[in-house]
Amino acid sequence: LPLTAIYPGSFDPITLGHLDIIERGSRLFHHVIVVIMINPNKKPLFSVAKRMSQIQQATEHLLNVKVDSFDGLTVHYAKMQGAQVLLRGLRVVSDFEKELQMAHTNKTLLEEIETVFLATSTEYGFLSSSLVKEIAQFGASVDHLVPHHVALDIYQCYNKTPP
Ligand code: COD
Repeated sequence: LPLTAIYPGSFDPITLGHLDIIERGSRLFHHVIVVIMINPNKKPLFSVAKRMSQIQQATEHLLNVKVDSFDGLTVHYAKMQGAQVLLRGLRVVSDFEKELQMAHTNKTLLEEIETVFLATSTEYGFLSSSLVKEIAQFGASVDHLVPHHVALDIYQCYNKTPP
């Protein structure tokens, strides 16, 4: 049975930590769908269309990876795609509490879905989209934290010249 995993998140913007999970996921599953979940309570820096194109460009070398967006419950999207796996990344213990609660909740909503966690690669354990935005806002370089095209988008958004 070909396995499809969905990797849901905000990806505002995608970081090298996310990309590492996507690359490793693409070696484990036949298909990986990175899906930007639209959260009406969050005010994102980048539009959904912009985040989609950022992720598309960052994953164009991965032939079994698709990018999508969805407004609704993650389990509804998973069911629609016939996905068996919900892929998530774990960095620190504090991630675990939230992630376990989500995994359990999703399981009550869709019995057949399995959440699979990949441990972050050690070099990205500290990395988050919000830290990246904070660093760029103060004019420092984020080139070691996000794909190059994303770094340029962030500098432009904050009206900073690339450091
Ligand atoms: N290394 C490894 N993994 C990482 C790193 C890193 N450096 N940085 C982030 N990750 C992982 C995160 O742990 C997460 O698993 C994933 O990458 C995405 O991260 P974010 O921050 O972009 O996305 P989140 O965590 O805000 O996404 C939350 C969802 C949008 C998935 C969630 O809110 C959701 O499912 N919303 C839809 C509505 C729904 O179904 N609600 C019920 C959920 S129980």
